[in-house]
Amino acid sequence: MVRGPAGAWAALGPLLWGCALALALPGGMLYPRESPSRERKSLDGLWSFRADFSDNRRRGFEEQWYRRPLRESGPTLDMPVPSSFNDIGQDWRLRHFVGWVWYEREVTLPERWTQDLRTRVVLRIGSAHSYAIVWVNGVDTLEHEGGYLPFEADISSLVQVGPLPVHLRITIAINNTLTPSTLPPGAIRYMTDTSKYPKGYFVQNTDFDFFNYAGLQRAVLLYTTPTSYIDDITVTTGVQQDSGLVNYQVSVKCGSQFKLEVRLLNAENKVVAEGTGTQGQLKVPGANLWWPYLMHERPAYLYSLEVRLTAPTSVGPVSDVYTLPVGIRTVAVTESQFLINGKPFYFHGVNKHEDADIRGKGFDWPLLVKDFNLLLWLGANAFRTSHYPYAEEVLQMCDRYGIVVIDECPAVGLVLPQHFSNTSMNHHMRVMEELVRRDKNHPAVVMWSVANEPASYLESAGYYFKMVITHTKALDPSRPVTFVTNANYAADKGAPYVDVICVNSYYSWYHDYGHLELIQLQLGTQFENWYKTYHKPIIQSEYGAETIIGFHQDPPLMFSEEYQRALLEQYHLGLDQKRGKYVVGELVWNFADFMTNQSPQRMLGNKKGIFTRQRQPKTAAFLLRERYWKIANETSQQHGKYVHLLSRTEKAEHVELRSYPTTHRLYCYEYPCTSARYGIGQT
Ligand code: BDP
Repeated sequence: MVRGPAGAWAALGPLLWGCALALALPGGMLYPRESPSRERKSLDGLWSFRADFSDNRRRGFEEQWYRRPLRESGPTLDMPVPSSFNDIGQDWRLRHFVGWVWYEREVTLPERWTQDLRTRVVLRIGSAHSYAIVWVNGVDTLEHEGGYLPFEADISSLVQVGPLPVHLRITIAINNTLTPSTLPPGAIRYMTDTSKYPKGYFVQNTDFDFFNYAGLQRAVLLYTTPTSYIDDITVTTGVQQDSGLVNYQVSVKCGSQFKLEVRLLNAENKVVAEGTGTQGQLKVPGANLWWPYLMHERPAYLYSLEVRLTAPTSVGPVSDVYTLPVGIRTVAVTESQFLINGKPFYFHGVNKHEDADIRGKGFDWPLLVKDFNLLLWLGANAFRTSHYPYAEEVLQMCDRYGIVVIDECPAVGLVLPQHFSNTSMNHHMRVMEELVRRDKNHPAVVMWSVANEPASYLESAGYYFKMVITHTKALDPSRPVTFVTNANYAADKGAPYVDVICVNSYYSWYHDYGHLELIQLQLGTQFENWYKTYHKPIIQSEYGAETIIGFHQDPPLMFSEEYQRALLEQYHLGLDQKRGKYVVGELVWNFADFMTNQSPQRMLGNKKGIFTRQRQPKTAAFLLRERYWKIANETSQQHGKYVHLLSRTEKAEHVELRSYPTTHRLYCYEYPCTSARYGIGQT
């Protein structure tokens, strides 16, 4: 159970979360990891591709393109996977394409996979935005709705067909059309004025502020398990005095006879606790807790939970091994605090997007590592996955680096009454089930966000959010749940159900343009109104200003770097008045510039990044860096020992660091010297 050291917590009256997870989905969605019993074959690389430009977008189905190699039904393009398809080519029609696109890849399987009947072969698609149908050798195998979560199918019966080498042809048709009941929602609008538009002309309208990139944007792979296998693992953790508690629940797919052994290994690979059976509790005396970045001298400590299943089968005994990284930590919320491991946690971070030049929303390791280096440099300890679940590898990095995550589902742009229908609600709940199933074991994930800026003032939104939030809490009682609001505090019908108020505001940007002097007053009023109404901790979940790098204007004018800096400074003054009272976080909008639909309000996308889309810092990035390291220094468990890297020499034999309030000169052992390496107590 997630129960903290009773004393101090009980006095604060925290809401604490238990450990039982009740998932409505039939199977698990463990990240495909290699192990002695499991192999992986990546299908990333070049796929054949065709967009169906036919008027009704259905030629592919009418001509059954999945029945034979795609090249035989017409010309194909080379399409990299993972990537969005939109920005890869030179054809503007593809960039804006709405409808079905077709991907195909041929694979030869290792002989053992096709001959050994104790092997189960699974095709797993990291995400396909937004609706996907999958055929294997022309056989309809799998369908999935929803663009940002994985799905998979056991294809053993299709590949274990005889003695010959097996070539697989995998065809995936993906449709990026959004409807009022998809997440995010959207609508196709047919333009019927024939004096202005050709016959059948349509556009896709959406109410969210990022480009609707689509395609196979995450890893596609094949992996194996034995036929008797570990299907899912659910871990929740707690702390009892100085012991860590790891509650585990394992679901297996096998006959009734099996043995299940569980071992917890520390970072040095030493076994620290053992158990047997499908559920239990492991006790780790003197446990190293999982702490957020900059909150502790050893942040992000991960154990490994090794689960071993042994089962007799008709073709002899099989065993399956799966190793899950585990961070021991607790999360709780009081009326005015967000607690991690019983200590007040202040979110000082960013909102992100999965977005970059050329690849769009395609997963990319260099980009991911660069982004993490920037987060560490910035002294950011948290981000929100605005406005959809990110790739699993992103969350793994957060676990490893101690970056705390507010994990958001793709419910963005719910602004019309029809977006709160029963059909939408059922789909929304299903998406939450898939999201919790995928991300429940990440220590970095400390809160679920079920939506961004919905029209939560609508009457129907009250019932809708009550249901979605109650469902999410039933799925995962171990974490708080929120949604991000920009509604008026007195009108918001969903806020009664959240654990933390996450509020977005754009003072001096979308309101009272240019009047920076009003920010502190308006922000103060915002906080006070929300707090006096709900007595819940508050996160300023968005604030920011559009800024074109290289535009300078002093005194500051909108769109200049000086204006972004000044706006942020005014927000910070307002935040500082409530920080430590009931405001528990600030997440700037946005980490980096990102692509949006074209409109007169957007110049090559949204430019509220503190970094450009190419990840170069604007002036505001330096301001935030000063601030985040300062806050870390004030709020960490290592109070006064954090240092802030001010400059470094070319050869980096020594670096200039400031530990608040004094400046020190330090030496580093390694190049490059990063703030991260120097973050802790080396003054
Ligand atoms: C907020 C939205 C975000 C937008 C941002 C903006 O949550 O998606 O990109 O405004 O306008 O309201 O920059």
